[in-house]
Amino acid sequence: MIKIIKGAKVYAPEYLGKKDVLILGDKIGAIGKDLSFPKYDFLDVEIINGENKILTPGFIDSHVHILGGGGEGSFRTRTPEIKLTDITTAGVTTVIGCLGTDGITRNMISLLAKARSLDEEGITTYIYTGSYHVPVTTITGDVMKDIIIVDKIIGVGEIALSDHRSSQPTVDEIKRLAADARVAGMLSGKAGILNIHLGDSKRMLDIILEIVENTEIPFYQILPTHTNRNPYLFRESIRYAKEGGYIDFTTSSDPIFWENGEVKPSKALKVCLEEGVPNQRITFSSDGQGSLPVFNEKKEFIGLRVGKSKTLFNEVKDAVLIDGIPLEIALKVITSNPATILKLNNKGRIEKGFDADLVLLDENDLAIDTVIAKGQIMVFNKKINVSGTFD
Ligand code: FWO
Ligand code: ZN
Repeated sequence: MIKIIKGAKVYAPEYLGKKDVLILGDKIGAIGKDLSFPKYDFLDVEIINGENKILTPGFIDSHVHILGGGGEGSFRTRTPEIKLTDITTAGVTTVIGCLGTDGITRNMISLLAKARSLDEEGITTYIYTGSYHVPVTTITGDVMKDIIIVDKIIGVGEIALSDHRSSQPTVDEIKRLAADARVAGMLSGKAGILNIHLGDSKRMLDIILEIVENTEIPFYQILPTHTNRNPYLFRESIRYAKEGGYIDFTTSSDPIFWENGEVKPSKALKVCLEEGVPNQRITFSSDGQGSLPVFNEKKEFIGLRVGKSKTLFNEVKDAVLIDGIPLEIALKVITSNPATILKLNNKGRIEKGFDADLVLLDENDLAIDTVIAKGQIMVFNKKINVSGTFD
């Protein structure tokens, strides 16, 4: 119930110095020097040693196929659903779940149930309504009702554009989706984000640019993902971000993609910052449990791998240790930036009153040591503390 993390170097994500952090239930109660709590025989106060450790907000993974995904090579290529410890051992304490290519044999009710199961096991979950396909697969039959009525639904996604697997939606269909998500978000105090999956075709961000240039819908309504998947889309996304758009880089990958020019997220972040993209416009997401299918030039399926949640922080770590990005900047792409963009209240920062989602890292190699979600220890000294139901 009550924990005090003593003497860690605290990154909120901005650096606060060596501080103690008091956890009261599922909230951060205080941040300060030499915090203590009076001893009562009816109350156990757990002291966690933060010496030689870095304390960061719990990581937010804004694009995870928690129900599994894939299937692009027929039934045997469906990818497995996620386990709690795939998430917690990656330092992730908040996930946004989504459907992908297959919005038929996987559906929104199952996605909501999976999100609720992970919630019961201790982490915070949200979901996007829909899949690649337009018209959108929903729970209530209506996109706006889904966002307004279902608490965990914060927007629509992942809607596929510029991809041979998309439903080839018209610009007007996407305009309407962005408009509906926006107003439903307003009416329910949510972001109402339209999460767009971008494929490899040369049409890239064309439809999104058409929307932000020719309608009243603002840039911040849309979060395009996989924008690092090839060099030409990456270039275009830098221009888009400098004009005001958000861009999300996918951290799960495969050496074949790097050969085909996919931009490693840690490098993508460095290039963006060097070219003047405001750092608050950039997020990373893992595409965990999503398929990473490879198609040949005739768009025939060759094979696929499965995305992993652990790639999320691995890319942030590389950005710091290899690409020289300051930790307080690199951390933003998986903490305060997604929290702001997705309007996740009380998430993404170490601040009094915020949710007690925290990660302790070794200060030398940034290895994940301890993970706390809603005040509950999920991983302690690198060992799984609270295993999920099916671990
Ligand atoms: C990306 C999810 C892709 C699923 O293009 O979109 O397929 O439904 O599970 N994954 N299709 C992966 C690239 C960004 C590497 C998905 C997948
Ligand atoms: Zn996708």
